[in-house]
Amino acid sequence: MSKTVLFDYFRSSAAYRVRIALNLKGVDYERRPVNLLEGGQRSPGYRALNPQALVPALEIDGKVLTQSLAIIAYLDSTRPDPPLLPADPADAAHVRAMALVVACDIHPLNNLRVLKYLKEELGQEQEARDSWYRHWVAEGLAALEAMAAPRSGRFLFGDSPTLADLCLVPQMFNARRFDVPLEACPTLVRTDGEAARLDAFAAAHPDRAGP
Ligand SMILES: N[C@@H](CCC(=O)N[C@@H](CS)C(=O)NCC(=O)O)C(=O)O
Repeated sequence: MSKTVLFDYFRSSAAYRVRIALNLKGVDYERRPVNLLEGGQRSPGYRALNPQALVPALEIDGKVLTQSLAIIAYLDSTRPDPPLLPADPADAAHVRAMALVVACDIHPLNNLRVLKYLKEELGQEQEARDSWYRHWVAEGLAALEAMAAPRSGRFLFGDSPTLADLCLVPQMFNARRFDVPLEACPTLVRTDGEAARLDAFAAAHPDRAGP
């Protein structure tokens, strides 16, 4: 069987989602760091794997996959245990909606290339960039809190981790890095804490994964 290789950056939240998924699914993988601060994602070699010049990319089963949510969906289809979505279609839609709040509506606004563009092309100072970052994260997390609170269990939905938790945990890590206040999000803080106690999440943490 071919080796599974994750093209990764320790602080990338999209790659962090995939590290958690690989750990939960018990997939043995090798990490190949791509240094985003040094522009490794834009090298011709990496672009050949992912023309978007973003991490993660995953070599698995003789294929190269990109986009964290597509990678996680592939892992969930090919390695269904433990499932990352509830069986009921309406519940699955709710879990996907929570994941997409993070992956489509919060994260892309705060990506490295966006912050770099604000700095280098639009001349925005650090304070304005931090304020931009905190604004979009706080607004998105407040919406996620309202969605999650009525139906959460130990995790964002129910008592086992789902795709939504895989997206939440890296976003919370980033929110804390940038001092986003989290008092208004007790459900997110609580479920993030629960996830941190699981080995699959703990081993994927940037401090453990390392640069
Ligand atoms: N939607 C993509 C987002 C990937 C993404 O934005 N990756 C970031 C790190 S979290 C990246 O590679 N940034 C490099 C850059 O902005 O130049 C996914 O979920 O895989």
